[in-house]
Amino acid sequence: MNAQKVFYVTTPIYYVNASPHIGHAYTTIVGDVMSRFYRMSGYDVFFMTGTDEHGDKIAEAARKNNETPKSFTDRISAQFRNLWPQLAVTNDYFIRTTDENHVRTVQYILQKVYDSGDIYFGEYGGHYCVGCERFYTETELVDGKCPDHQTEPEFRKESNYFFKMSKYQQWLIGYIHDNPDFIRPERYRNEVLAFLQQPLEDLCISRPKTRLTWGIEIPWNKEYVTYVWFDALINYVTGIGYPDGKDFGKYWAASEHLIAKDIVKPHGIYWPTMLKSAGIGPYKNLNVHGYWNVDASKMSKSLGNVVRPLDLKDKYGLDAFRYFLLRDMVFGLDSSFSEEALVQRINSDLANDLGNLVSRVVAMDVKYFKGKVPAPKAADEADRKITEAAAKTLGEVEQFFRELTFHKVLISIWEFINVANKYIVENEPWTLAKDPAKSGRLETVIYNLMESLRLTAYFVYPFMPDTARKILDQIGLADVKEFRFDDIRSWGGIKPGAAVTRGEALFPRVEYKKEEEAPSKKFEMLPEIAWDDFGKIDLRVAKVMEAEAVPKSAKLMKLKIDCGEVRTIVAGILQDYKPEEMVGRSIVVVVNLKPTKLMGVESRGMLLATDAEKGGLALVGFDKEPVPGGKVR
Ligand code: ME8
Repeated sequence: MNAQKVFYVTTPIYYVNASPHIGHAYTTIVGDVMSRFYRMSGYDVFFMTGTDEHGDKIAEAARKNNETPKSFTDRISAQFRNLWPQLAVTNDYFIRTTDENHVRTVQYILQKVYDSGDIYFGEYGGHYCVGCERFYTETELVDGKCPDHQTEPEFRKESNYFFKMSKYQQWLIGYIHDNPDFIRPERYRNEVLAFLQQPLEDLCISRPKTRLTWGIEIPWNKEYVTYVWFDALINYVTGIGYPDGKDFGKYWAASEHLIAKDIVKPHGIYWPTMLKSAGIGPYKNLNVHGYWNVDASKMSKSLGNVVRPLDLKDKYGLDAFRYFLLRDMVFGLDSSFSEEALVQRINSDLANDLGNLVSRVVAMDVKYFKGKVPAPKAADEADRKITEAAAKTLGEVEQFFRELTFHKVLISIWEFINVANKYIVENEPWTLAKDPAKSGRLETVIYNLMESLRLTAYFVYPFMPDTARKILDQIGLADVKEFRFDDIRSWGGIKPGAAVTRGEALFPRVEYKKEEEAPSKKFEMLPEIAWDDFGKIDLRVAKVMEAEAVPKSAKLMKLKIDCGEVRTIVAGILQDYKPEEMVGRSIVVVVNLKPTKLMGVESRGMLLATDAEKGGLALVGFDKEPVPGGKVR
């Protein structure tokens, strides 16, 4: 095998304090899609995922469940491990930080870094957030609270071991400048560089056992365990056998880490400096994606909007779910999940475009050629459209995969599918079939369409492996063992005479049913708040200047308002109000809510509404004309 054709991809190792959700599924399915693509391209691929099992957070979750950390982590880790095959994820290895070989590697690296003089003992006091497993500086806190968890961190003071991260700051800045792709997309590279403009503090890498025993022991001082991030990041080299395993030498230089934006700092700063200190070369790329939000809110247990991948698989089918995840998120940006959008994709892209193409072509072959692939005659000008489109898509698929723009890969594949659908319309096989001269055009047209189905199966394989197989089964290629790009580089791989059989519809259309709203509950009050707390909510009169529906959304309306200043808000009122009814209306808006993005549109505020007596929404309004920007008290 060519020495350069090696690909190593990792996902974060997930904390076992929660069950897997759509966010975990996304990263891991991206890893799978990439692995399948690189295998198709002839690479030797190693794909790893796993679970992160040490630390305060896990020990606390186990305690809450009345379980020992060991039995708790065994149980939840198994949920992750068992989930992946059900999502057609083909990881080569599943690592747990409680694995013996991992413990050994962490201790080996700790000792190595200690021996080189990069770890020292010192005292530290700071604001510690258990949720994040890290100390926060004053400036990082928002109103004294952890910005992620909205909880006040504990103040902790203790003697600990520190890693001299600061020593590598200049090296890291230089390395990122010299290797522009090291952290990508660019926005996250910039985020890391911006962070590195401040002096880097050394990293506290231990916890006294008096406080935490659930961790890997510091090899030279049994009174301490190591900090969970120092332990966790090392998984990426343990999994391929560092220091002595031969796979380490083979794969490390080709390592691609996949993560979401939440853990850029440990991966973009701690990890490269740890590697540098341990004398290990840097990973190849850090690939950072955005967050899945749900119906435009952050997913959280307390909001009760956590989306479970198996529920969606059961309801809509695995390939549709995988397709949707990769099609609807632009890698690097946030995306909003809604079942409605998923259903829309199924009906239009999958049932209409792809499913129809396959069923029409197969049906025509069965009808006109009794289920055998016909032998083509000479190609004419009309045929060039489809062969050229295939070559273009193949080139784009390969390019966009390398650029991590998976949505563009799919757009390009769908362009090809649409060219094939158009080719049917333009060549009218049903008319050719009636041609008494039987010029041979029908054979050529059907042959080209069958070949297009073969290519389509290969194109969609990384995303929808089961669908790819189902297509090949219908066109007499059930015995293809492996999907390889080399088998679709030239037109004409499908052989005349192959047996074509009709299968079930690949993607039956689905209907989106809105969940019934719960009947109104009895009066239940939220906990009392102080007057001061109420004063923190800035409510203003706003006059609607312009209003329009947010594209592709059934619910959202974009409003340009004057609330003392002109700004844009997005509100879920489209089913109850028409945009033109809104213009000129005075409404009440919370103007100091943190801005959020809804279907790609930034909303800087939220309007107030309630349930209308006859169903739907009623806007909060005024009985006299108020002044825009006026405070609502
Ligand atoms: O951070 N949208 O584990 P974790 C997209 N153990 N992806 C999401 C997501 C969302 N809403 N929520 C989570 C940890 N993810 C550490 C990692 S690695 C050495 C240690 C995905 O269970 C995404 O990949 O909190 C994110 O980076 C990861 O889950 C965080 O998983």
